[in-house]
Amino acid sequence: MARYQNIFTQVQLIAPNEGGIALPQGGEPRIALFSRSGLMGRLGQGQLGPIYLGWSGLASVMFGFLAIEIIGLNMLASVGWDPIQFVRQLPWLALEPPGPEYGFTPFVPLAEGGWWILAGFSLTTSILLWWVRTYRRARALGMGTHIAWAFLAAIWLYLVLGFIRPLFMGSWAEAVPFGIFPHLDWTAAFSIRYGNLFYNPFHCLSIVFLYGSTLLFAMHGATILAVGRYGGEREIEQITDRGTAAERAGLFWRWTMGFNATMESVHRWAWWFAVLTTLTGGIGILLTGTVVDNWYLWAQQHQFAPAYPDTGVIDPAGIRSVGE
Ligand code: 07D
Ligand code: 07D
Repeated sequence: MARYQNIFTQVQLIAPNEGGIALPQGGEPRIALFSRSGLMGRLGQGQLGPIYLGWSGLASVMFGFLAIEIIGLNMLASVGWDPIQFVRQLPWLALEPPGPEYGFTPFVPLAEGGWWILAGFSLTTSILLWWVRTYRRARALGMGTHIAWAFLAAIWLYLVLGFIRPLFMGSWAEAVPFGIFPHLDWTAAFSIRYGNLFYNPFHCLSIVFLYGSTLLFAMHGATILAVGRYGGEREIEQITDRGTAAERAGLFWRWTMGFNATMESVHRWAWWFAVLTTLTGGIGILLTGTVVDNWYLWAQQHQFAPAYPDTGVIDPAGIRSVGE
């Protein structure tokens, strides 16, 4: 009996390995490591490889490895080189940036934050080289560079958190530590130190786009799965014809909410929502401590937060006493 086949189908094609399009002359070679995984086939494509390494990929992996080594060995040293304690305490271990006494100078004793600078440098180099890889591979395949620009939006927030804002504040101590819970402690402390991040409008915008991204993702994923029986995932052939998955999908949303995105525009919506999450977020973090020292007081000044009761607490920025 013929069975309807889509992503959830258990039938998997076993075909000769597909190596991809030919490379132009002088192009760097792909590593022809092929294997096949039934489990991966259920999630996506069953064929693994070939993988393209190239100089930017190789250098990125090496710098990434260096960063992990520096972070890991410092954490291991912090538990007296005891591997059992390292594993037990890993979520709480940290490699902290230099203290405020060092300002933003690059020359800090290794044990007092120098290792953090070296690890940060290696991780940043690794991430930027990986960005180069996403850009160059897209170009080599004749694709647009949308993925690279979206990735850059995330890198923007990362750079603001760990480099650009500390530079403006003149202190490495403002940067995020490496560590699982320590970076959450930093996040909570940052919000409190700067008067509650909820009153930072760019934090609000970032949340809007983050929540919006999940909503859009759910709507789009669900819509395409719902028209899978009409071949909805083969979008490009579907755009113009009547009675197609595309028409039904569009109609569904017009019927339920009076408006529909198109098969093309929904991806633009998704791209912009994702990109704007970290773009607005980075702006919000960069403004904190540089332009605005206390978001709650700032909100009071702009008439969208009530005044604190008169506790006598002094505004750390020295602008005015709280409750005035
Ligand atoms: C699912 C794709 C896969 C990626 C994964 C992350 C590492 C880090 C390093 C031990 C969605 C791999 C993790 C390589 C290991 C060491 C030294 C992506 C998916 C699985 N955070 N954060 C996490 C990072 C910041 C915040 C988890 C990185 C800011 C909160 C993980 C960065 C602030 C919560 C992690 C970064 C912040 C987390 C899961 C960089 C404000 C959580 C991440 C480079 C934005 C959650 C215990 C995930 C958690 C969590 C990594 C930055 C807040 C360890 C690499 C400073 C509130 N963050 N984070 O799934 O469970 O992402 O923490 O900027 O609740 Mg974080
Ligand atoms: C971190 C971009 C960099 C990541 C890169 C990836 C690797 C790993 C892995 C090989 C995530 C590099 C990857 C190295 C390789 C493998 C496996 C993106 C990153 C380049 N907040 N908050 C946000 C909410 C509060 C605070 C954003 C909600 C409190 C701070 C987001 C709530 C306090 C910062 C958001 C809430 C606080 C943020 C992050 C609710 C804490 C930021 C967006 C319901 C007590 C960041 C403007 C993102 C920001 C941020 C959500 C509450 C603090 C929308 C829903 C009030 C300090 N918060 N937050 O995509 O941009 O991050 O703020 O309470 O810095 Mg928040």
